[in-house]
Amino acid sequence: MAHTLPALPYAFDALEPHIDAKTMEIHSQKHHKAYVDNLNKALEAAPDLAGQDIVTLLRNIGSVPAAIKQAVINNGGGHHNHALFWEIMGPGAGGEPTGTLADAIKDAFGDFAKLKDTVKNNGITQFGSGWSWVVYNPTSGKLEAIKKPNQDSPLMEGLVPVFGVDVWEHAYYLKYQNLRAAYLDAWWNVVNWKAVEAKYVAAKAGK
Ligand code: MN3
Repeated sequence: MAHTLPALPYAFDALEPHIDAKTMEIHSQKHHKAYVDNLNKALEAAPDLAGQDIVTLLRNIGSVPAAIKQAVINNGGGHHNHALFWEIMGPGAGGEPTGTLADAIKDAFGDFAKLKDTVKNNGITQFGSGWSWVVYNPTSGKLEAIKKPNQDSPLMEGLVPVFGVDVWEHAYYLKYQNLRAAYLDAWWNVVNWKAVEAKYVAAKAGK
């Protein structure tokens, strides 16, 4: 069973003006597709892993044969990171988190403004390509903000990504050029907090 590129749940121009249509098209149809294709190609060498869903595969990265391990880290991580990224954004989004998610943010960060500062700072200070993440730590039962290089998935270290922002240049360069901080400021306008809350609730439930 090959991994497949998920359909974008909204139009390429749905996140305008914060994320431009051309970036969304290239990012989802070229970059994400390449991760999916290259993951499937790598897994041809390990037929016994072919039936594993992407989350199981990344959580058990230590069981992946050495010859294809880095390819799975890069492309499997790239696949899962982007699938999540599309899901936690949307048109007519933004604002502030509510409900159980707002409570968890208050518990872990103090308030929403501090969470935003931390996520932005992690995004700015990630040298080169990577992601600024908010993850659920099953050990502490709390949310944490981390940054990761390249496409390294938090799943590989037992953390559950709840939401994250892609700071690879391909995510923002057409519209923002070198201004990563401006992209990070604008990005909050497209965060679908209901979708993020669903991720948090599922993570807390061990799913
Ligand atoms: Mn990307």
